[in-house]
Amino acid sequence: MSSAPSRVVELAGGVGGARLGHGLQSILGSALSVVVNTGDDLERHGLLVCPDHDTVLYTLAGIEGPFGWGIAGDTSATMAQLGAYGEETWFGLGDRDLAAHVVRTARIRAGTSLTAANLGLQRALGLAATILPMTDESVRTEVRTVEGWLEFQEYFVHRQQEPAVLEVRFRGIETAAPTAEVRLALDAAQAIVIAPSNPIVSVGPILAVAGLREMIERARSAGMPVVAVSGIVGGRALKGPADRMLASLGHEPSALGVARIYAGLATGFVVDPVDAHYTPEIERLGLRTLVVDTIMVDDASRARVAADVLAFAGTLARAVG
Ligand code: FO1
Repeated sequence: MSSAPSRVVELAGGVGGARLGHGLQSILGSALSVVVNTGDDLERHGLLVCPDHDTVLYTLAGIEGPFGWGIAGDTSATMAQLGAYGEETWFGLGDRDLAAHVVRTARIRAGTSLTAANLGLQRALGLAATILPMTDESVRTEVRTVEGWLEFQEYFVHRQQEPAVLEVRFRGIETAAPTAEVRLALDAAQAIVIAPSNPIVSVGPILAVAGLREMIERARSAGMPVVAVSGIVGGRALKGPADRMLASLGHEPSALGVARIYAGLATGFVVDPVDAHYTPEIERLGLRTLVVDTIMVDDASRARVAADVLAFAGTLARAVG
């Protein structure tokens, strides 16, 4: 294989996955497919909202909001009026963001698949890369807390991730299958990148879709590099509750803890210099380790991390090939 893979599939959740995807797209263009988690999806005001897809969509379109989700500069007049009519407004949907949910819901109601409806939004926003929901069937992440089971966004947004997560389940996963588009993308891939997303509730649901993990393991045993990037840096999640969730579920909240989750699936693992001291233990898990700055604060650092990850994947493929 040449120095770096030319067709890549990224497994991604929210903000971390979107930022790395933006960097990967700047290098790979249409040769990048991003398989996104749909477990965070929810219905709000009669509309289907797909937070992880839309976070990647807006980020790859270069229009994401200041917190990583929604659209930059969006307004909230519709939410204000919905509140005036007595509707719940704790899940803030911008006016321009709402247009995506209206279009997607209408097209699905007209018989279009979730994948096709989302591809239409991507084409309209001029994306070079392709974003693929992990399945077209309904999968909804729920977390068990001392107050019982909560739907994901109820926990993540309404309860502000405050309750400790004691268990996680993916409602509907039993009957969910990977889409044909996901299978094709994985078949064509020369490398798989597991984004610095929450390994439990962002990457976890993707790997739980029947047959998906096996497809990756088969490609891996045929020599395809699978590079995971740690989303825990210095014991902290860069964004979201991953560090607390790992701890409350019994994992070590560290880059090593994440490496243990991906050992046996990934062939390479990327950690930030602050976690370089874990390298010997990570290598003992059978993961080749790359130590690079993984903080993505702007377009340049997103592209740099992506380039480092792709070059690393190239060395892993050569090592096997
Ligand atoms: N996160 C929040 O913390 N508060 C919100 O009001 C909120 C609204 C929202 C609307 C659309 C969207 O695509 C994402 C939104 N998010 C919000 C983020 C979302 O909860 C997370 O991005 C993911 O679900 C976690 O990966």
